[in-house]
Amino acid sequence: MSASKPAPILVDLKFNPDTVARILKTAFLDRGSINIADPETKGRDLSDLDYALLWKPDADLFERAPNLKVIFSGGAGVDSFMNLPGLPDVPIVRFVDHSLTTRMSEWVVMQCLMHQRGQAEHDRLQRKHEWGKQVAPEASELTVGVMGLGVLGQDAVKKLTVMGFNVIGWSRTAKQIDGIETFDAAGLDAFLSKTDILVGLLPLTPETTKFYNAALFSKLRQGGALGKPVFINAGRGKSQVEADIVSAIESGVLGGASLDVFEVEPLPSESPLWDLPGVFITPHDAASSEENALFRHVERQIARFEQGQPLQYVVDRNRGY
Ligand code: NDP
Ligand code: OXD
Repeated sequence: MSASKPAPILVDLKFNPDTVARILKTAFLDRGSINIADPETKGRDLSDLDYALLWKPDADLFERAPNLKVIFSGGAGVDSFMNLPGLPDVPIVRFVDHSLTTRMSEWVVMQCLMHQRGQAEHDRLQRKHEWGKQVAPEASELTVGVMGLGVLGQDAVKKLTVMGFNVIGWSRTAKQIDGIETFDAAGLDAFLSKTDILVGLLPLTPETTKFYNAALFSKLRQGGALGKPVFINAGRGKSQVEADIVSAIESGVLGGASLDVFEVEPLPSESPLWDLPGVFITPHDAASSEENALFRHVERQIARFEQGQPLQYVVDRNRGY
């Protein structure tokens, strides 16, 4: 007697729909998939499905699929569905991937170097066809403070250190990382007072919502080798107060910023951030998930689950990340 085919995997990924549809054709071949973006799935009963792969899913997704056994996030963060009604009490698996981590560190190192080397001023002069030499401080004259020492923060710390920056790190619980000074939650003010370039790689949770605000910016070191501190964020936009970033730059509390994430995405065209001197904007693509790698990761985790091995990269529901 042949075993029955396992239930297809439910996919609701608000990525590029054509790319998702194309790459799904060669993924999950043993069980198939139900892509919520496919009009043919409209009205289908989803109560027989065991696994869902999600990024910004429909608000009624968990009500339509109430019997899931494991939820996979389409990214490293899980905030896009943690507050949806009916979220079942089952394991939630984040996407942890070497390529994603590497691309995030490239973005972080690039942004730190752009501020260190005065790239905004070079761009301004180039547009005016002006030849204006600058002498930048050396990386070792600057302290980069990385907030969040998880998968992404720890890799960024390593690569910033290779570039010669003096690096310090902050996380909820204490960490020991060779060659860098670390601070736990209680050491926040001491950490900020040493930081010239603040790098945000925190997940969005109730504790980190509106966390990067005027009070926090005012505690960063003034008068370091860049003169004024700089704020860089690739964690989540709802962790930052954009009105406070704008006023901190206008009043000289901050010398500049690099932002990949925003309170509202896409960043509205009327946001003052677009035109503020010293601000670099990227459209939440510091480390986008690559679909082939994502689908392989989900296949590996399902195989582990079905063989009775522990799932990897499981979210702690109490911490929210
Ligand atoms: P991890 O879960 O591996 O690490 C999270 C880190 O943040 C941990 O060090 C954790 O501390 C710390 N942290 C969480 N809450 C707090 C808090 N309240 N106070 C202090 N520290 C805290 O996550 P990743 O490194 O994999 O990813 C981080 C985030 O980056 C994602 O959640 C996502 O939002 C964002 N991201 C953005 C991308 C982009 O393209 N812009 C791409 C991928 C991810 P502790 O170690 O003590 O638990
Ligand atoms: C993620 C992201 O969380 O791309 O992976 O933001």
